[in-house]
Amino acid sequence: MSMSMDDRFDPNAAADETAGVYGLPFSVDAARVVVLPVPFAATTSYRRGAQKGPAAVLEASRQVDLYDHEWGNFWEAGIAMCPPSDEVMAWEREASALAETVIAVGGRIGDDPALRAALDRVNVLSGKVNDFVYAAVADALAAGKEVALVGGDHAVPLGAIRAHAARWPGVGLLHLDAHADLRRHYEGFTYSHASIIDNVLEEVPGVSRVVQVGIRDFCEEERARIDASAGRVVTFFDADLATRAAEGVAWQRTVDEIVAALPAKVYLTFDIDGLDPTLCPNTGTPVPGGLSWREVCGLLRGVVRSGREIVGLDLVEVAPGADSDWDANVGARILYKMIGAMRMSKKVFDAGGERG
Ligand SMILES: [Mn+2]
Repeated sequence: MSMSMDDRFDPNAAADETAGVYGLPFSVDAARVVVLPVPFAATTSYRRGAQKGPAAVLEASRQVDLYDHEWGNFWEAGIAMCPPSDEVMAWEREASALAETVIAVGGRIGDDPALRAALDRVNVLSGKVNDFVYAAVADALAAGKEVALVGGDHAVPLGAIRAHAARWPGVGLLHLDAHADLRRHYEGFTYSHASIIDNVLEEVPGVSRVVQVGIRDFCEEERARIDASAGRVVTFFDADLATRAAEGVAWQRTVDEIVAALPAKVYLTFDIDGLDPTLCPNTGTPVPGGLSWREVCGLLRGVVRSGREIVGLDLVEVAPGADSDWDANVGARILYKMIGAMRMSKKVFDAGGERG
């Protein structure tokens, strides 16, 4: 157990509302795992709310039991959430107001100078978010930490993916999502939530492969992009996963095939809408079908079992309901399992472990 931990901390007790993420007493400096909140969701095209994800996940996290049935007390290495950046929150306010006018016309801005200016400014602000995230993640990695980013929409992890790919060239993305996210500059936004994987393919050569799981909402152009990627994008479509399950193929066998497509180092990017929407009813662009809780846990277990190393991760598109904390509850729990898988995959359980 970390020397920096509060001697009075009782992992079996209820967390108080001033405690840190998961009710833990670690400072960011003392924690091995840094949770980076990025409350930015300017390009959300259908239903807003993901900018509230980090605060909602933080609050819900205090209800999560620390002891994990599969992975024990992995939290002892230290998990702490950074305070949200005032700059990012200011960029979110400015960009989302401007983006709204562009989204209202579906990105068809024509030769309207006000809309052109709005679009240009959103693209500038999105670039600032990318630079901010890249710098924050690169600093944390250089300090020997592991990073779990919480969005925000699916535009925000680009800087995190870039930082991980710079440190581990050849890294693979495990991409859980309802959407392929391969749209080229969706609605004119260079860094749209619907374009994250397209931007990774174009801008991050250090990512050797993207393995997509749960995909069930995509346009023909995106399908063609996958087919033309020469294996850089490998997609396990939700409909095909459903067929296999209906034919009696065990999920564990499917997991082994998914995992086999990944290189040795893995970055996990999880859009919560990859789950069955009963688990994330308020997310920005929900789609029927999707992964069950047990399937996701089995997939994480399969990555760990394979000996692959999860080097970093993000969870995006968690949007709290107006009068329900269900989405945030699920989000906090899946984030905890993802962090557990990352810790477990590194086989380092103690704060004084071999990389410390
Ligand atoms: Mn997505």
